[in-house]
Amino acid sequence: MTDTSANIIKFPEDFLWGVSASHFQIEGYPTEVESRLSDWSRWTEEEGRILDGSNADRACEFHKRYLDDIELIGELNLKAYRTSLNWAALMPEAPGTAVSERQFAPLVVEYYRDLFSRLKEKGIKVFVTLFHFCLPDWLAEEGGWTSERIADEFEVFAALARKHFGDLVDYWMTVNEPMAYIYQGYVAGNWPPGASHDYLGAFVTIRSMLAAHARAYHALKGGDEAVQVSFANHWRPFAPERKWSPLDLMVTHYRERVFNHIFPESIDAGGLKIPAPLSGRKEFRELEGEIAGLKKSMDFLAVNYYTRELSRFDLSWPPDLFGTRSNRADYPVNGLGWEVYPEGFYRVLTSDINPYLTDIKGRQRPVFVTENGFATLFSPELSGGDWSLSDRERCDYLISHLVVLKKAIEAGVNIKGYLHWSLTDNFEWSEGLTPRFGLVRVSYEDQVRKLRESAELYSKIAAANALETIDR
Ligand code: IFM
Repeated sequence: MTDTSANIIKFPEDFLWGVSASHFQIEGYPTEVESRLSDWSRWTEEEGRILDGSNADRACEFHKRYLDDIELIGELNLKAYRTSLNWAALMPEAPGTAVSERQFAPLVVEYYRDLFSRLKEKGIKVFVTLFHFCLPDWLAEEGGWTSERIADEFEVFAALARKHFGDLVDYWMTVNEPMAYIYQGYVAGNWPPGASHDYLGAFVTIRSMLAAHARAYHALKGGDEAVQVSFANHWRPFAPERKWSPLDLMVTHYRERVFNHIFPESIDAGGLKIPAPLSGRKEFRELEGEIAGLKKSMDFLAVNYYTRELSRFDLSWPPDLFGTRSNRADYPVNGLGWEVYPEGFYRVLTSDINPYLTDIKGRQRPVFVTENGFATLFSPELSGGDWSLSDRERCDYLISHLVVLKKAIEAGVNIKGYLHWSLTDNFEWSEGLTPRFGLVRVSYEDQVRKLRESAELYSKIAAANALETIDR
């Protein structure tokens, strides 16, 4: 007979349990959709851009169903909610007026104020991201992140966000996963602006996002030290596909340095340094140097983690310093082929983020896991894939990642909360509606929400502030 005994893993008092999302992936905001106000709503109209041919025109209809979804968050015993602001709907017109006269659209302000107030009434902490991959279309038309006025525009956006929502937001994030966005938009070409292997465009964007982050950081704080502002970094430990290959090791090193570290490193240093050998080229070198207001503009660490990535060098001319993602997997994978690798989460929490643990005053920065989750597949029109509410794999993913998170806390990391991606299924960018990241299943046709097994599990963990594991 096998001996089974239960282990109870307790989390620190006041540990924050929550869920994370972004506006475009769930909202289906009417004016945005009807008038194609954002680059992403336009992108989804173009033939072949979205793998399963779906779009986010309705998504989860969060815009009209948020009261019910807030009820769900409460029923699941969660105390933190993260989403992003719909910049395109808030500022639908190309600016014709002076900066001091710029406004947000009143109806959209009303919607977000109601959403945040109702969350707060339930004692739920509000985490808000300014830029989660979507630009107002008028700004995208002007060159988006490579346009000369992007930092000015982002600062205005941040200042208005503070003015209208500052009393309701607990934690601000300027940008979400800048390197994931830059990689998809300038290297892989899967997202707007759809450039491919445009490394100069990628580095111009890195610099302008850093400058915009710095301006938004100060605009959001408005001189108030207590206002908490950061950005969310996607951490993806890289490993060479062939351990013996110097070329695979080289591309792994570049991916690691640029994808994982360039943003936090530049923020703490106060400026951008281009890695060799790109720094040997004048047009890249010109992007180097100090950025006003950037130094240490990060009050807490927002960590997004899903998987590790094997990298390989592929023969091409000119040689591609960053290589490609390998098709091999050494561990079980999720529906998108991402390895389930909790060891990587532990590595990120206890080692990769080490250089960034202290703020400008030498205090320990709080760490929040602002995304972590598992995708299954089921097509939007309800055929093919896993429609079951029994999502054992997501439960196992959740448990294994929480086990290492607790170990990281025991190792001394100042982790204050965990926000699972995501409450409901949602629109997964160029992959469409098929990947299902939700604790709660959404049937897109009738918008019915149903709790998956993982939602029940997560709710118990949050209520007990503890996780029960079984040793066999
Ligand atoms: O859905 C995305 C999210 O928008 C950003 N982080 C990763 C998630 C899963 O791919």
